[in-house]
Amino acid sequence: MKTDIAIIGAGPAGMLLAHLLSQEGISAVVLERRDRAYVEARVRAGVLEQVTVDLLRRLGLNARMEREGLVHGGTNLALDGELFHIDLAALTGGRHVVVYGQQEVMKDLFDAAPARGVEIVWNAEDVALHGLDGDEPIVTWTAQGEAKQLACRFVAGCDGFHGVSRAAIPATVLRQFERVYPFGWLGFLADVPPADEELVYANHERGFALASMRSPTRSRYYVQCGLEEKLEDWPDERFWDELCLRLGPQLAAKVTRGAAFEKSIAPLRSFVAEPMRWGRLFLAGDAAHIVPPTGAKGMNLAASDVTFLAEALVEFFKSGKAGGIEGYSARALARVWKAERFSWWFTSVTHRFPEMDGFSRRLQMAELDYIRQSEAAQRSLAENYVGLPML
Ligand code: FAS
Ligand code: PHB
Repeated sequence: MKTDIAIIGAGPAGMLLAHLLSQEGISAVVLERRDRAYVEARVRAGVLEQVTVDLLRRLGLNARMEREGLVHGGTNLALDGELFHIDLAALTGGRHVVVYGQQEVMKDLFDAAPARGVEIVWNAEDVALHGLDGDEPIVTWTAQGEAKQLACRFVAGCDGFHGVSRAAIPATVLRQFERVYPFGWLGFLADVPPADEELVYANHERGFALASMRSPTRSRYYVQCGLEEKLEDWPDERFWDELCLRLGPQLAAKVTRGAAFEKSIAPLRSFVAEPMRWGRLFLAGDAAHIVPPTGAKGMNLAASDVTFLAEALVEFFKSGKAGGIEGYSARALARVWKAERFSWWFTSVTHRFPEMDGFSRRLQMAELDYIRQSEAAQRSLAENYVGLPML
């Protein structure tokens, strides 16, 4: 087999890139370790920045999102149960976010693939990258025990944090930066109406909670939990009781309880790998960076990475110029680090850290009080939350 671009991973980064290249007539093959059902079943992200909404519109994959996505011009913070609203649209000249789950984005990307000639190899095991420092890399894998190989011009490593692409960059070249948080998020999905029309990020003495949603009839909630905690420690009733305590009485009165049909615990980390390009390999999405989900940046960064990468590849294949390719890593990292900063900051002001003493707690409360009272502080939060411009 031979193609222009071998894309490793059929998550948001890999599939958005595959559609962008297909739109420009650049051949690509997506190699995915699992099957479609696995990728679609992962609940994950919930909020699309304008960049991602614009990308889906550019790809003509926005019809269902326009129908079913929830447009949010604001969000809410709560400090020990006292809510205050951040008017995202007023503070950013009319920009907003769209609540539309990652699962739905993946369905739209997969459904449109066959008609657009986007080729996906499912259940590609033991993917390995060869000759990345040469002119014609080779990707190998096995399919039901049979050895396969793909010659290509470039490889896009879109295989997430636990993939193989990042490890293909020599240790003498790769630089990695990390913060691991001393807590995780317990996520809960239930077919009950959301407590509020918009999201609520709650800082409470007992810990962080987030009230989100997937539709007017499906709620997505999170509570901060210890890293040692297990799902069996959290029967539904305990989750609802804890969530209501952390949201405070005003919002708790609007919470509708029901059985969870999905529950998961995710650890939180901030992580960046540099450079995002080595030889013929480009990294995009979680393969290169991880953010704590507090800022709702993970999937959106994958979208901005592949927007930059597709621009660079189209320039190369259409004009032979390599400026975009040479500049990809620096351009992507400039945006990644701003999102890392915001996600780290937003996590630090909303979560309860085990080692937090009275001084740190009062600093947190003062920062949230400052945001409540200052338009400048709210504008800074708002422009980061809706997504910074693509530079
Ligand atoms: P992904 O990890 O989504 O996709 C990588 C793909 O590569 C997968 O399909 C995987 O099977 C495949 N792969 C891996 N290794 C391979 C190999 N060796 N060969 C072939 N294929 C391979 N972001 C938010 O914005 N909001 C959230 O609330 C949020 N919640 C999250 C909860 C959890 C538990 C996790 C883990 C992440 C969450 N994220 C959230 C972040 C998430 O949405 C990611 O940012 C997003 O999926 C990134 O997309 P990709 O870079 O495509 O990586
Ligand atoms: C979600 O709905 O899953 C979600 C929303 C906003 C976040 C994180 C997760 O910051």
